[in-house]
Amino acid sequence: MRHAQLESWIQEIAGLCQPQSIHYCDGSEQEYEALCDLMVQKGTLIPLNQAKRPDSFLCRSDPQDVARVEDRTFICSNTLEEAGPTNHWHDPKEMKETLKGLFKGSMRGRTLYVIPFSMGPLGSSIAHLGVQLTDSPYVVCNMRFMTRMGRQVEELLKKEEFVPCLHSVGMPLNEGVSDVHWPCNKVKYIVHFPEEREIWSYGSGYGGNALLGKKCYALRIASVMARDQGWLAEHMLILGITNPAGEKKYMAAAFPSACGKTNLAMLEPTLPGWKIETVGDDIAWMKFGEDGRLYAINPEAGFFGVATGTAMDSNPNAMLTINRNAIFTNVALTDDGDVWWEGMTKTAPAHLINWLGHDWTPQSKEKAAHPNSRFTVSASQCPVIDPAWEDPRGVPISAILFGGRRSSVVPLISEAFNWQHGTFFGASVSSETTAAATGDVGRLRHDPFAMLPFCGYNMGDYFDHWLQMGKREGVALPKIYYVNWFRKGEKGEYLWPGFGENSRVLKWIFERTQGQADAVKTPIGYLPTEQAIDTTGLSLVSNAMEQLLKVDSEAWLKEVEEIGHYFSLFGDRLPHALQDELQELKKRIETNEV
Ligand code: SAT
Ligand code: MN
Repeated sequence: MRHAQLESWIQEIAGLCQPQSIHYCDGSEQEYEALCDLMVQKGTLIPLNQAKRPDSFLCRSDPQDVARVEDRTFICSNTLEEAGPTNHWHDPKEMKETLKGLFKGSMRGRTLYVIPFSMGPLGSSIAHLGVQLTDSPYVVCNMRFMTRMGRQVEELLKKEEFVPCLHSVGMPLNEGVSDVHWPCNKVKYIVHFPEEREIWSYGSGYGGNALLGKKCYALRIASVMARDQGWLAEHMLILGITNPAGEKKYMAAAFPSACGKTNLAMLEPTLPGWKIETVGDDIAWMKFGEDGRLYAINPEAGFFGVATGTAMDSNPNAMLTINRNAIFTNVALTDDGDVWWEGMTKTAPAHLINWLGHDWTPQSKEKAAHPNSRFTVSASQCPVIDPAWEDPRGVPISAILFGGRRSSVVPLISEAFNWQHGTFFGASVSSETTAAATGDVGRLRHDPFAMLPFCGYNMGDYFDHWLQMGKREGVALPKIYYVNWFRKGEKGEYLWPGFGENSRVLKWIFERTQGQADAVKTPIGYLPTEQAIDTTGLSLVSNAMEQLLKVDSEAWLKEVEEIGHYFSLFGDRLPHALQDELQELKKRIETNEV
């Protein structure tokens, strides 16, 4: 949509949703404060102890609205084939009618907020604009952390197209209805129209369901834009890594939700002399620069990170980022007005009010915090934010990592032979499910490129787009890796300590991209020799490295069969090159030749 249509679109939506008033957000601090005050009055926000956690709030959602709802997320392309076998599709015309019915009068008694925003640094040639209309002040305040929003994007809006994003919590304040602290609706629809590049979201106020710049735009719609325009919109963190000699490189890494992207992006290396800095923790938009290298920006301006498990020893930089000026959703409240969640400290406080608002003690059966409890905070507060994180040109990527939670089979680290083989790595990712989406936890599912819930078109075509990107002339492609921090030993214990110790693996990658560091060619890719990973000062269980780097032929043949089975889902949309990669992998394992 273009600027000329903006006002008539707003009026059309106001006519449909019938809000009591319209508020054009300027993005100022005063506006943020006024909205927070309003939400405190309504009981949506609880101010935290100003001395302990300045300018911060706790929010408790409706217990029915706590995570992304993948089964209520739709890609309404013109045909089912275009959405592909991994998405929920519905006919776009029919869906629009359904949505119009739901949105009719849905904002009665509420304010319609207009949020112009930029995904990415203002004016960056990799960035793109959006305008979200919402009836949730909680969304406005979160969008202020997560995007560049308000007056600062007004001039840009006059020049560039924007993606219209409509959101309603779906609880009109009709006669006799009184408001609740977290309005939402049992009926939820998170709908994308890739052809028109529009987003309509109804019924949820939580995270990626409601902050439409994030998964809906920056991944689902942007993946379609990226396909059409020849770039990449990916579910990846971006980090800068500097070696003791002062040389710096950037890496991007894709992991499914709640698999440690924020932890890796802010990692404190245990290896002396190494430094890691954060560009982004969730999403990367990447375009080739004139020098042929792939440049990445973080389209977001803040972190919507998982609180549960975050602690001074697991992620001190996240803890320091959220020590002020943050919104916490579905964590527990301490008796002195601060926040707590499982894993934050070794011993739990003797008494809390849990995320449901109930009294809680360590003996309680309920959780103190919801497993998908979150913090929202500006990235600029991160003590290790990269100096180039807002560089409109982006940062040049030297390595791309894929990974997931795999207790067996997949080694700690392997390197792809080339881009096509790396694309196969991405396509073959599977991971145990987490609390970031509603549904069961710990079930192994395929999650290609960690994009399963986020690809806005046929995943088979998406694989092909990756292959085509690698065939461009004159490009200097990043090397591709597959990592697995979660491999377990025979007794079910984690073999690798993870967190800051992951710097040891990043060091190997860093050195490989410089043509250094030893590797052995195996049927599945290049693996480090046991000595090539620096384990100085690390206490591992005996033969841990051997197990972590083991390529078990039998298990891998089963894996190949499994991947083949999964690939068949895509029918003739599966690129031949990936079928070839699978066949060659099988042959290499069977003959043990590389
Ligand atoms: O989609 S959310 O932003 O709610 C979080 C996630 O799943 O990564
Ligand atoms: Mn994510």
